[in-house]
Amino acid sequence: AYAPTREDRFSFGLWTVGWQGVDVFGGAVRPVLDPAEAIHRLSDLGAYGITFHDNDVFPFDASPAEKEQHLAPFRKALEETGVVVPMVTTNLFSHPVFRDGGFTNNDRDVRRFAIRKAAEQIDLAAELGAKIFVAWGGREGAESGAAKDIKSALARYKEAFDVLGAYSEEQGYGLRFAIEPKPNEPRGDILLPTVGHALAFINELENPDLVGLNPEVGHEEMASLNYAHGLAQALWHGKLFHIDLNGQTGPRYDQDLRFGAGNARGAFWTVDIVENGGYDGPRHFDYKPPRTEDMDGVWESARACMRNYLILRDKVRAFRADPEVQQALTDARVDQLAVPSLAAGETIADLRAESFDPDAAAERGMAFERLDQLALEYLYGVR
Ligand code: GLT
Ligand code: MN
Ligand code: MN
Ligand code: MN
Repeated sequence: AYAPTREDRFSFGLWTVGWQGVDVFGGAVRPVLDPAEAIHRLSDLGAYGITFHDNDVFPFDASPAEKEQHLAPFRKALEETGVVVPMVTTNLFSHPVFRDGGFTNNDRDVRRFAIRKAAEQIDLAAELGAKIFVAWGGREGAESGAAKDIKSALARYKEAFDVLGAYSEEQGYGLRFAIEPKPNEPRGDILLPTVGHALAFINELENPDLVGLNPEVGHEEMASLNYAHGLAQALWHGKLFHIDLNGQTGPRYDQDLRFGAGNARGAFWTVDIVENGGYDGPRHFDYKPPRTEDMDGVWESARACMRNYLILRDKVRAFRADPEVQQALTDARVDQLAVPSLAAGETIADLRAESFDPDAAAERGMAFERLDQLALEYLYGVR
């Protein structure tokens, strides 16, 4: 039980299982992971997809020929395993040239280089059949005040998406872009810090239809926000293009725990909205196997991401199918919320003409505790 299949559409970033454990306080604890081996191992574990940054596969300064040398075994592993590349992204944060970001760097020459670097990776994304191009702008931000003119930075951010979107369309790639919000780390304050900020930003773009969101569990929870609610709002706007699943324990540094660890209750509602809210993209894991682990621990944690998702999917299905839960939903009047407050043709005059007794209505309890307890009992494994 809980063994993933390709139909579950689980995908992993190459940088997740490939993370060597380098952090601000210490160096690598694990060897370099060969991308082709990562593909084979993840395929054997039941994943269907792999995602990557340009420089997860070839070095920053690779010549076109060197780039091909690194891509050849990667492509071969894809062919051998049938693993697909549903999403691709670009690294605009590691090289020192990006110390002040890429698309919003104060230096114009760096911005021009960043757009060019992204365009090259867009070409590769299309070539590999990816449908989504993720944009995590971790270095787009500031630590201080006057150094960053936020309005100009947003104008330049928009310009980058406009130019890259137009390029992708001209080439006929059919790619869609997914912005990944994060409130801070590595920058003190990152631009587009939450789902809500990114949704508002997208409305200002030349072609808003091309751009949506890639929300990450930990990033929303770092801002003390409810991830499942963020997904629901993105879905409501038609903007949930991709997801980064992982675990986080409250507002602290970005933990990137395996999915299902950290906020387990949040994970339950995350699976509920992903399964039942109309999202049909990959179930993508973006986590970091803790630095305590050797390579066996890495594969154990990758397996656990998928296993935890499937365990929670079972629990969510059982919860939704339970007649007692259905009664509790009715008692909580969840169905009423789907009914428009005014019927067709009604106006404020109709409301004025109505007699309503607020004191009587105020006596009604909402019966939410019973409903939530049923959910918790599924989560705790006693139902
Ligand atoms: C980086 C970041 C992730 C992003 C990746 C995509 S890179 O590891 O921490 O949240 O999704 O650029
Ligand atoms: Mn194999
Ligand atoms: Mn993260
Ligand atoms: Mn992420």
